[in-house]
Amino acid sequence: MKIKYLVLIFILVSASSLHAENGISLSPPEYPDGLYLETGGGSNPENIWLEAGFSGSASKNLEYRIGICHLGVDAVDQYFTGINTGFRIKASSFITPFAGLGFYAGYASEDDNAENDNIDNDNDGIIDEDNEKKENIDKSLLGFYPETGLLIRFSNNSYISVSAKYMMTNQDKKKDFAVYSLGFSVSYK
Ligand SMILES: [Ca+2]
Ligand SMILES: [Ca+2]
Repeated sequence: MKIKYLVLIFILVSASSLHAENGISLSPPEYPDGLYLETGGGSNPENIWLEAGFSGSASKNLEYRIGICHLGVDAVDQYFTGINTGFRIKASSFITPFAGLGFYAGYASEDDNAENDNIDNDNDGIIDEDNEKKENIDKSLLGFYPETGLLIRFSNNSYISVSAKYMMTNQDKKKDFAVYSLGFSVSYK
């Protein structure tokens, strides 16, 4: 996994040098406010991260983010939907390292059998039909994480991020995990 990211960074750095050689001019380094997609995962325990959200600038070197995030965690055998929010401190060069902190709050739901509760749970006009189900919020996950990575700005209105988070959760300590992500951000202007 780490090697893949190193190769990716190498390709992006090379591409960005080519841009410079070809005389494509970028305005002074500034990371635009915009929308982002971030996808990632990790092992030990295995996890999958898929997020879409908004990022803005609190100042030139401080970015805040908020998104809807789906997070699958193998250790608890659950797939959570929730809100991820955080901030990142960064420099303003075309390629810059960043460090940040974030917070995740999500929940997982399960369908329980509802054939015998005398309620039309799915509003289809029939009470307690065969296979009637009701949604049961089964578990919540709260997490806090430090994060570090690289931002690579390759045009005036878009950039890529590669990052690593270490998620500490309200579950058993053994269920804390690292998430390695690739993100893409584009200005909404
Ligand atoms: Ca029904
Ligand atoms: Ca029912």
